[in-house]
Amino acid sequence: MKSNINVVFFLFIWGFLLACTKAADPGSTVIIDPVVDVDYSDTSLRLQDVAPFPIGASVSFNHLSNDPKLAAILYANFNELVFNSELKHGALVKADGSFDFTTADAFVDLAKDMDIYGHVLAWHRHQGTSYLNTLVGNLEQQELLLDPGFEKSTTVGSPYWFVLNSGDPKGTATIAVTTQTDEVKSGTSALKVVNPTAYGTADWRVQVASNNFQTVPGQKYVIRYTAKSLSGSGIIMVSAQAMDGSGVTHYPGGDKTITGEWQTITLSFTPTKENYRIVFNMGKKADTYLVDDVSVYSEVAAPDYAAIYTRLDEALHTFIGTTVGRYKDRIRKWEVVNEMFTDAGEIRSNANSPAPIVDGQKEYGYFIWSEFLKRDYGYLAFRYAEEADPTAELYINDYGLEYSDKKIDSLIAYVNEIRKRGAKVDGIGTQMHIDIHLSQAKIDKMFQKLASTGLKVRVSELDIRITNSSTPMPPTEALLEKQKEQYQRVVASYMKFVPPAQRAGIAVWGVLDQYNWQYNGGSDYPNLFSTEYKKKPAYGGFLMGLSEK
Ligand SMILES: [Ca+2]
Repeated sequence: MKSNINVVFFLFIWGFLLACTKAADPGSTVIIDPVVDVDYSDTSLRLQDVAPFPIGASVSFNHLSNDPKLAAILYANFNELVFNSELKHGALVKADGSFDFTTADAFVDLAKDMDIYGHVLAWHRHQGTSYLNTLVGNLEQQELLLDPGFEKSTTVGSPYWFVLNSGDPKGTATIAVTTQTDEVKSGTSALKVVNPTAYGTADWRVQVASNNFQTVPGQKYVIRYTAKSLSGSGIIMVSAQAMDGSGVTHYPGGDKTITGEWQTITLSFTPTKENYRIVFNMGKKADTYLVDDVSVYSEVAAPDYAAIYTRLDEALHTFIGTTVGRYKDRIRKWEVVNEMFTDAGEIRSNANSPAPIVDGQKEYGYFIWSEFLKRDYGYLAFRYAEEADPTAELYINDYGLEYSDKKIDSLIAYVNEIRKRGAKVDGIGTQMHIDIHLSQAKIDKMFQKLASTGLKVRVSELDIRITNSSTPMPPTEALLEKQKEQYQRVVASYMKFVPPAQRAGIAVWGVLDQYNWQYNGGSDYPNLFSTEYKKKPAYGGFLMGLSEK
């Protein structure tokens, strides 16, 4: 516990003893509950002075170093600092696997005399995927064409496909995207080339090229396309051209006769250069061609999952060992594993937790360790954390434990399982990103279940939204009052159901509304302090919750 608490405690005992001097038997032992005489409705009280457990808050390094008013509120009211992202794998591990602790070290200095809760060692977001993906390698074939099925544009053009030559004179041949159902193999469109002239060996007079793509010299690449011709005996020749100016061209398969029915043609080539495009020559005969489902990919050998496991196990060991070891004297509590389970209570995998798609790409930094380490994932993480610092307190953490019985039950069962295997788990964290509508019953039930483990229980990321819809609501007095009541309910429930020895503390996720991840320019106001740097009614609710016996 922090010195400020001791000061309050000391002053209180001092006052009590003075008051009792005349009446009490000087030889008797007086047992005093330090929180008995605090007026919890006095919102000038500082949370860290009156709570019988650590009061944490998460902030980002940038906000703390650039906003002195935020810093003043943080240092005054909280005695535990939770870094927002600066200790995450993705923040510390560079593409080559080396570490960069510059920001984390500076953040540790900014923590001054606050305790630091180490958030987070093993997670599936904000991971150093540039490095981790090199340990996994390609698990599946990667499509190298931007628009393999002619579905993304109504014309043949950049950046997908390029008309290099359209007959002689130019425009004699019509090269277009067709959406006529009987001219399409899959999807809603295909390439249609109408060439009225036979150019013989100058078949390049009618020519369409793909986008450029990167290749690995020496590796085998497959080219596949589906085509048919109106005559039933057309000819297409596909080549692969190096785009580095060397003039290197591969002619896999040479001329192919294209029948009147859809047929799939598969070719392959082994590049000697690093950048290519494929080119369709369709000028040999006068004909009409339809082409769809084109694909270029490098052949991938079946993944060696045992080797991947070994490499990732080493990477996890190195990351946890290095990070925990570095801050051994400063960080005494670690969130070792976060969000290992789905809401259905399953251990995460790529199948049950596919990466969210952001701007057409997999979310950056999304990496599910348990896809490869399976059930050993959490066990290994805890073993490595204990090995690096045997006396640090180690936590497992998750969200939605108030909503999903399957999740909380799986989590508790897993903690029991890995403790039996010899892992040291000191406590369970529950995030509690909740809203004002969450029922008292759900809150109570969660704390009862967590407390029944006998382990420490931590509220790790508390914030309370004033709306449970995506429609922004202004923070009216009525909503702020409901938010205050909900903060009070959560803290009171924690006091009521978690025995004192198991109370690891409550941390709020963010201090000021405007820096909260759910604020989004005014969509919600989940924190204890307003955008005006003032204590909200919620702050009073938190204090009142502490009066629960
Ligand atoms: Ca298509």
